[in-house]
Amino acid sequence: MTTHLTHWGAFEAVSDGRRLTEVRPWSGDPEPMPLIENVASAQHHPTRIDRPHIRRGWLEHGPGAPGRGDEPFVPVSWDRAFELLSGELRRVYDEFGAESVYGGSYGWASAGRFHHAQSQVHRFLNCLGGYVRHVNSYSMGTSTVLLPHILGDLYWMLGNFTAKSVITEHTELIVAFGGLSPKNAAVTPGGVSRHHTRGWLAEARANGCRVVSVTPLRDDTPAEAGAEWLASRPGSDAALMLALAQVLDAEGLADNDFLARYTVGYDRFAAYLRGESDGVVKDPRWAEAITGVPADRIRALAHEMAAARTLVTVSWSLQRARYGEQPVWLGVVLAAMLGQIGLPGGGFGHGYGSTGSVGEPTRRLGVPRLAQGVNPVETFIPVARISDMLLNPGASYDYNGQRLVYPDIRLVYWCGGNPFHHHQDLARLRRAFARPDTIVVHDAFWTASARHADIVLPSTMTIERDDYGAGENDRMFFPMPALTRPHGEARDDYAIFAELSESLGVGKEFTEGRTAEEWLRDLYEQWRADLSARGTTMPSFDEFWAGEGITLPVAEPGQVVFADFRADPDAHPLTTPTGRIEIFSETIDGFGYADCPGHPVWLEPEEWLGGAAAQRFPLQLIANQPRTKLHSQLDVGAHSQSVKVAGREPVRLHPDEASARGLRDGDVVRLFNDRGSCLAGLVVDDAVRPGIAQLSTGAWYDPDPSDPTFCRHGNPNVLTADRPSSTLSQGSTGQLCLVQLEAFTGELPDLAVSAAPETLPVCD
Ligand code: PGD
Repeated sequence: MTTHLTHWGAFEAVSDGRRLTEVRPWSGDPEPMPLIENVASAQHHPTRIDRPHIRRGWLEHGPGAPGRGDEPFVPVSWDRAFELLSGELRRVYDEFGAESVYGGSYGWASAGRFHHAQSQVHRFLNCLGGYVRHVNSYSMGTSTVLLPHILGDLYWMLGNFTAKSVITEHTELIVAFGGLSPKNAAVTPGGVSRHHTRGWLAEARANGCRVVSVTPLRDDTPAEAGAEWLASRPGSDAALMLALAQVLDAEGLADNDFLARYTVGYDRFAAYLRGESDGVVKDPRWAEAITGVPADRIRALAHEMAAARTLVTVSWSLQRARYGEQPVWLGVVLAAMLGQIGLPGGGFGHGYGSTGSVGEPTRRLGVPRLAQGVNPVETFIPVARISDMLLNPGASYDYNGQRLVYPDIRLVYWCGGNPFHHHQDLARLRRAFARPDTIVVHDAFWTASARHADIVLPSTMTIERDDYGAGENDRMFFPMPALTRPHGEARDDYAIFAELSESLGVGKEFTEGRTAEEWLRDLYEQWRADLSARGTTMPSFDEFWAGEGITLPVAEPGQVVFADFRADPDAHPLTTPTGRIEIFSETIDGFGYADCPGHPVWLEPEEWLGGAAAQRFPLQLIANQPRTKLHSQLDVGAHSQSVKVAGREPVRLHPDEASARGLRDGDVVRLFNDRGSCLAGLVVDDAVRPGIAQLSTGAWYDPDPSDPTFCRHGNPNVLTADRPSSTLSQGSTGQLCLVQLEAFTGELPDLAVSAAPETLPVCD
């Protein structure tokens, strides 16, 4: 048995050299995830890319030829692919410069730190002179921009949020906006060794901790928590939080000493709560009309929060929505009004149910990584502005207090991501992808992004190459020796870039004369030597490679976030402009954005159940993270396929909504709005609130050949809107939009996406 790591857990496997013959969870994992079943079953699936391919029109007519996404591919040899791609890279860099290459290449790629696809592509493009990059993420792009203004750096917090063990011991009440989802906490970039969300919540409950889960989906918090379910309207959390704050303010429950010592701007926010600034008191009755949560329950909850050691935690999904800054900011404000920030088990959390690393003991050490080099190009985009950039070269836009201009992109290089999974309004993205001269994709699979490229290069999966890996803030560092040989002619991204850089005259810069195996050893030994100089001993590379993983030391097993600040805010100020928690931010106010003013507010989104658009599209689509795969990865794998209905992605609907439409479990249905439509397979379930259609992301986009707005498989991003969270953060809003749903009565179309695309005879 050899141990191997994925973003969703470690497993042990036996291989016959070509495929995995046995896979079982890593013995150290108390709550292993069935997602590991996807790996072996996907490895030799017909949708694996077996050799380099070039889109026919591009091959015949050159860069810029129309037909992207509609044409067959021509298989070519690696030599021919390298010749064509290096010629095109040379042309674009020479004629248009590095500012015309988008190498942002967002995406999670796979576990394993040396072969991390983004590190590889960025290093390669930096050797060529740089590229236009992206900033922030689809996961938490809104909070990443907001939080430094009002509380501090999110990435620092993620490694330092109060430990789950401290919550178990001290917390009496967790109010979880967006729930505490074990399926999301099962995943961490780079891997999770020990899953324990259910066990943690069961233990906290046994210790007297109560959970209130504010979410339209009951199973956003596991049964083990014994949570009270407040089934609020999606997108209305800010209103609920304002009403909780209003009760604290009006009924003398706010901790005024804490507010005076540790925060700025409470008065201006309180004037809004009290209706002094706009004539509307944000009381529970006001919030009931918006959220659907009874006013009495809101008032009582505010009292319960003030009487207990309370953790206010907000999931990342809430900020992946229009005006997503507001619930995050209000979570901070509520925790400040309760006066518990910096106390064990109290205060503010963000992402306890969103990723596995939050609340784990803070790890003291990083792991070896390949340097990406220096990118001399300053131009960037907030990651979710990809379509805007490609469609509007030269246009200006605002972001976080800056006025920026979209570059004119000629070549897009994607390695380790699937934009036709992760971006919103896929028909618009298709139009945007039609603009550049050339699109290059490396992937192991014929994802929709590969099918919308011109030059497609097959990469290996992690089980087909030597690597090592550790998840962010995870204590286990695993060797990951290759388990099988590569599928077809697939190559490691490193090997592809090594050869390309050689033919472009920058081979020495990219490889520094090393093979992948030499890099693994040298990076490890350098890391080990650095640690040794600081007094930490690690095994030699050979010992590490022959072993089953090493446990990395943690700095502080029972950390309490912001405890230093609480102890002495002058000696340990926050990194905000004032050093205090900013309930009113002069900086944000100074930007003058109507969609994100100087203190948190309720803003009515364009698409929510209380708005005019709900007359035509009366269901709120929740396009959340899937439970049977990570994003779109290995959608063809056995576990992902096991829940499909007639081959379509499952959509969940409350029994009342199903019967109102004459629908039954197992029916194929059509979801639609003005942007697009998709098929899905109906699952009737009272764990979803009425008024909701819950269709997770991840089904590979399978556009109808005559209508790219129609996905035959069930990708919700044909329905979601390409609108930013706000001008401040320009984050993704993929979580929510309005739709209608009806029975699908036509002949069920075949899925093209479960087979390789049409290919023509080999051309060399
Ligand atoms: P993945 O499916 O993980 O999605 O978007 P992301 O693009 O990260 O894509 C990773 C791709 O990398 C896969 O196609 C995989 O095959 C490929 N890959 C894996 N290993 C390698 C490798 O070694 N080399 C190469 N070349 N390729 C590799 C995720 C994004 O989606 C995220 S993070 C979030 S949080 C968003 N969430 C939502 C949402 O909540 N709602 C909607 N509607 N949309 C979302 N999109 C976002």
